[in-house]
Amino acid sequence: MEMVFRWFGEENDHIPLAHIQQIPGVKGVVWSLHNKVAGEKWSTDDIKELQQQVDPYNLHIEVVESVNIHEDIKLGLPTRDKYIENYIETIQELSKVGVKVICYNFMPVFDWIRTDLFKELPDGSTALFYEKQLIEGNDPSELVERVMKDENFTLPGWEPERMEQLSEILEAYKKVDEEMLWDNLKYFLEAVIPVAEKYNIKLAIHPDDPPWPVFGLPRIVINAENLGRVLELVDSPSNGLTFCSGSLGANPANDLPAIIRRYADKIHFAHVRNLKRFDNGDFIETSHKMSDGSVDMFGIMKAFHEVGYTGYIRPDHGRHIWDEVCRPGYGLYDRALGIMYLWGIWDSLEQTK
Ligand code: DNO
Repeated sequence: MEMVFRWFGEENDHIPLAHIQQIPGVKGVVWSLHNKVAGEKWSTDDIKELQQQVDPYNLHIEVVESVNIHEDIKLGLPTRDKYIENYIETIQELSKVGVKVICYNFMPVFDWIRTDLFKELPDGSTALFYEKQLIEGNDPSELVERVMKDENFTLPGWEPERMEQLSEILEAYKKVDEEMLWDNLKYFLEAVIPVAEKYNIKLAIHPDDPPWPVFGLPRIVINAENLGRVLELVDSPSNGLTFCSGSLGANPANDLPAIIRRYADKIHFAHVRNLKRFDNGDFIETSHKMSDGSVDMFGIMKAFHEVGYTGYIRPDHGRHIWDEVCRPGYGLYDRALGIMYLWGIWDSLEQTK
């Protein structure tokens, strides 16, 4: 496996690349152009600028997370073709700087959702928390209000400027059920996968987080069966998966090691972390250490080891520890600890081969 670390670029990330370079075994940064809105084409100049930032540090930029998909593509609107064309051109641009994997998601409207970004854990650290009751069966207005008022509460897809159009977008989704979302994903993949294949880039869909419908919006990338269905939409080595233990693992019915074994050759990128599930459906993100949460961290790493996984892997969200001031979930310290935990399991497995 190849260890990588998510980094938001010099302007948006407090973590210096010089520090990332010192985390044992990290070979590259997982990046994106965060000033681009979904659907916009990425230009050569912007990409090169990022490349120049990273180049001096002996880290590669082979994994992009994410190139976001315009809502019109997910909604299947006639205007989607122009955004798909931009996506194709972005793939071509990314191939020029050696990008191998593009992680993306197909979640309507919102990316990952949490209800508290700084919930205190018993050890005094804070972490991302999901309160089921606040989301399910509710319309998003309560959360929207919070996003608008509390500048510490920022979720991807919930940018204040987007909130202004929210009711319009939600209205448009009333016509889109799960099957239509599948059709729209197929339409998108049929257009972009042949190009990705030509440029030897793997598209790796990220599971929905949490893996169930929220606010009445359909969510389809949620379990083993549906991951298989994504792969069947277009049969190509470039149509692949991001395995994410934190997303899929929020549903106890998902057997994570079994998913890895089943789709081994189509998993190109892995996000591995722990979380603790509560009986009422709430969950909180804990340290990576297995006994702190509910996820079978050892079983996951063992499955990756058994299938001879050579793809990219990153620790996922961490807690906020040691007074670090950082983007929610994306501090240096706990993610670096997470990496060492993953290496610890991996190296032990190597020894017992
Ligand atoms: C959460 C991340 C997701 C992921 C996107 C991929 O921290 O794993 O936001 O980047 O869903 O498109």
